Amino acid sequence: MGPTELNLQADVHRRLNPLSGEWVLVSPQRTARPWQGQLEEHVQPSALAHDPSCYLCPGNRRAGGVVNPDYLSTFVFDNDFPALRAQGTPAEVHVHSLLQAQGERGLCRVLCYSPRHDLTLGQMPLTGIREVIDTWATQTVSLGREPFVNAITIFENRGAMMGASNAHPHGQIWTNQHLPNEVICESDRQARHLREHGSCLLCDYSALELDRGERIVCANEDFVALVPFWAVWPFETLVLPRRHAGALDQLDARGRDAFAQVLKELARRYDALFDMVFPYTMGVHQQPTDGQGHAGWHLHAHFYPPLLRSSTVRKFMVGYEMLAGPQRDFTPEAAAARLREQPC
Ligand code: H2U
Ligand code: ZN
Repeated sequence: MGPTELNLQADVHRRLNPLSGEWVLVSPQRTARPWQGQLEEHVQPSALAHDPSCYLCPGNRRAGGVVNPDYLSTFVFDNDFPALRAQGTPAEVHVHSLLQAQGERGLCRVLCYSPRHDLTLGQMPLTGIREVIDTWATQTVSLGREPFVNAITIFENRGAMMGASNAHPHGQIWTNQHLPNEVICESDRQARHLREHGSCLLCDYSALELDRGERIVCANEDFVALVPFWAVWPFETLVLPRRHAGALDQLDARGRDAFAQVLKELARRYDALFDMVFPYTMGVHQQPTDGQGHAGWHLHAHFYPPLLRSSTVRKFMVGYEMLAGPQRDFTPEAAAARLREQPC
């Protein structure tokens, strides 16, 4: 019997993530299985514009004792409980080739998106989201100038399900001396694509997806949000500029406005999907600040939301995922269609 065409909506198959080099197993037939496992609690959003007990609200005292200023826009401060320190020990320890350790230096900052305790990214005005993007960009430039800062990771944990410690809209910025795992992997893969094809991996990918349309969630002239062909999390998305940019500071005013508009629309679609403040980890990936050029690097944001079929049933990355590789049930195309159906 000769080979038959693979039906990506019905047949079990695997898809390659060109950014990580990992394969994801897709099992479209599996969505019908019953669930008698853990149900997540539905956390109500805060109704308070200013919460006297919140350590991120303007004028309040933080856990470390410092009082926040009466900030009116975004507010950045050094994390009172940092995972990395500027004055690390640069020494390497090679006790044995199987027992290797390296000193690591870095900085950890917290970024409050708004003085308003009760807003989420989707509810913030576009001007407010633009201020967040501008702050990400200025932090990237100033932190990137430090000789011991070679990578900058901007991220947000939203919702208790994803480990957020507080409902106040906020994210974090961590820097590293040594490139972290995800950045090494994406650097290598993007550099390889540039070498082999003479073009940028994500420029090529976004053009391809815009042409096909089936995985697009929303787009404007400068930015696009899509469910990647290789998505692992049920409603995972990738947000990227349509024209090449390696880092946030390479976006002009128009590009930043376009980014804000797509972020807002995507956040509103997420919140509408299960009628809740949709939990996720999101992060901005940009070229390392180690002065190495990185021509193949294309700025992008990943959204990794854990929810699977309702506001209370999440996907667990356990079993096969921990021991073999990522797996998903319904297809990325079905996820994109669900997100496109939502009001925004
Ligand atoms: P998460 O909600 O993603 O955990 O981020 C909150 C961060 O804020 C967390 O890293 C820091 C925590 O260390 N933090 C302070 O720096 N000061 C405080 O008063 C409380 C929380
Ligand atoms: Zn607050």
